[in-house]
Amino acid sequence: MFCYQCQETAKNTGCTVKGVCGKNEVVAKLQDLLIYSCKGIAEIVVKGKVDVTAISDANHEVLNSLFITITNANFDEDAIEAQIKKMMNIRNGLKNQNPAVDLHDAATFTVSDRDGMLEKAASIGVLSTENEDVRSLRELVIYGLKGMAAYTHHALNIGKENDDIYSFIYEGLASTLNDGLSVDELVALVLKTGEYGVAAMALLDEANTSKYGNPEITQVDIGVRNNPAILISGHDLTDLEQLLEQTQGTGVDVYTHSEMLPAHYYPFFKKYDNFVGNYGGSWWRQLDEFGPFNGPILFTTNCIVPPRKDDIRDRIFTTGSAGFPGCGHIEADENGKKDFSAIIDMAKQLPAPTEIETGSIVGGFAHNQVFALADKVVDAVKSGDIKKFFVMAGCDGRMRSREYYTEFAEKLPKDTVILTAGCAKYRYNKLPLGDIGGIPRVLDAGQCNDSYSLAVIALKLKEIFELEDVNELPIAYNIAWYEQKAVIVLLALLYLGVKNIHLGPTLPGFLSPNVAKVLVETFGIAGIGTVEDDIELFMA
Ligand code: FSO
Ligand code: SF4
Repeated sequence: MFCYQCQETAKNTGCTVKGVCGKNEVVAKLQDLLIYSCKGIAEIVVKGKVDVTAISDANHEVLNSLFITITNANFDEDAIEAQIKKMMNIRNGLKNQNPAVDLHDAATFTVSDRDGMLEKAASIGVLSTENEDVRSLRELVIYGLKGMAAYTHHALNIGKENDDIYSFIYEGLASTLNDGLSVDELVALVLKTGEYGVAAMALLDEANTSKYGNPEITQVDIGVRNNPAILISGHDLTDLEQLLEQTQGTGVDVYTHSEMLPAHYYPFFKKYDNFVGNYGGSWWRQLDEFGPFNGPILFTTNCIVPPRKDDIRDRIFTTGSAGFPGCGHIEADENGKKDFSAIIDMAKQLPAPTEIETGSIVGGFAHNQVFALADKVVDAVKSGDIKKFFVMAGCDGRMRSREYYTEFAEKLPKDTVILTAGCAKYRYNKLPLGDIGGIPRVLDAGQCNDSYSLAVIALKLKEIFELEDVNELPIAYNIAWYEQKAVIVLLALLYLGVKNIHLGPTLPGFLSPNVAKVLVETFGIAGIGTVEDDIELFMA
């Protein structure tokens, strides 16, 4: 196997024996083949000039397939094998209806069983692109597409789609098969991926806010009550809605975990009085925190940490693109309805959660809420009460080096405000950082996709302050990344013209030295240093 798609990749060069994430060789190879089958479908769509509005099944399953391969989303060999077969059927159907000459092997290969799949996977993985710069750029596009697919999939679950995004996903996937593209053309494709990343995040923002209302300032309890409960993790709000509906009147409470925390900020979910609060910290702490939670846990997406102990494993369920062998998986029916009764029944048999902390977290500072506070914010900037904003969006992760972000938040001058989104916030969202004239010093916009809100806020401030360039604003970007959704967020920011983004705790292992050089020279991308040096640099 070879995988270097996430920040925790072995030695920052690639996982070759087993994933640091826990992904085994078989899963890694099957995921490679699943991506390859998506590329084959894309080739047929692009070369055959297929109308994407007429192939919704293919569109949706390409999203699902890309999502399945995101770090920590799906570890289930059987589920991935079944998805490969599904994609080959879709591919063959498309090919029969749209015969195109000169198709790539990805569009024509056949395999019939697991052994055949693994044999095929050995020759089509990441390393099959020999030139390291071409490989780096192709993978940068693929990882961006994975993140884009995840966000587009959540929007789809709410009933919102954008055919231009599907067309671009096919274009991007097919381009990674094209040996004729120059490095410059691939760099342009990377930026175009960022452009559609903005479109995907805007689509999801519109889907979420049209259905669930605009996030608003909310205090979220982090303690517990004395009822049996279900913990819901991941990013999918439609799953949360269905779970809340089905738990009404059952005596079972619902708590959010990790990236589901921002659900509390939406007005829609406030009507459920069994929607109690948030339990625990960010994703990588789950093996310690799921024990004392005592009840069942539902993963709607990543990030799953392979559960070691059988008692936890028995309580874990997955749905959507997520999966783990041996854990219950809840499928949607043809109308998208999911039956969570097995989880609710299990919860009723188990004790209430054990309290691991008390207090609350404040969030809900997505674009609409911040616009409502705009006068206050602008005044604070003009008066000098706020000297600088720090966008610290992105992800959290296991590495010790991420303690940098806690220390950075603690040591920032008191006249600065952190704008955050994604699970990166857990490094500092429980610190007593105070407020500036009533404006909290950590403004949480929401999930990683709500980084879109931070960009919208920046563009609005640019307009208010009548600036030419978004980089003239007193905003610095010190972003933590982990998986491929952070890649699309980064590419989206680059597309929007944001320069001098600092990215840590390490620069992506999938950037070849030459590609890294392009990012440094064109966009001023940099890594992180020591907290003191970085704060001095940013405040200068
Ligand atoms: Fe985090 Fe995991 Fe949201 Fe990611 S929980 S790391 S970028 O899945 O998607 O922020
Ligand atoms: Fe390694 Fe990350 Fe790939 Fe897992 S997702 S195999 S940790 S690079």
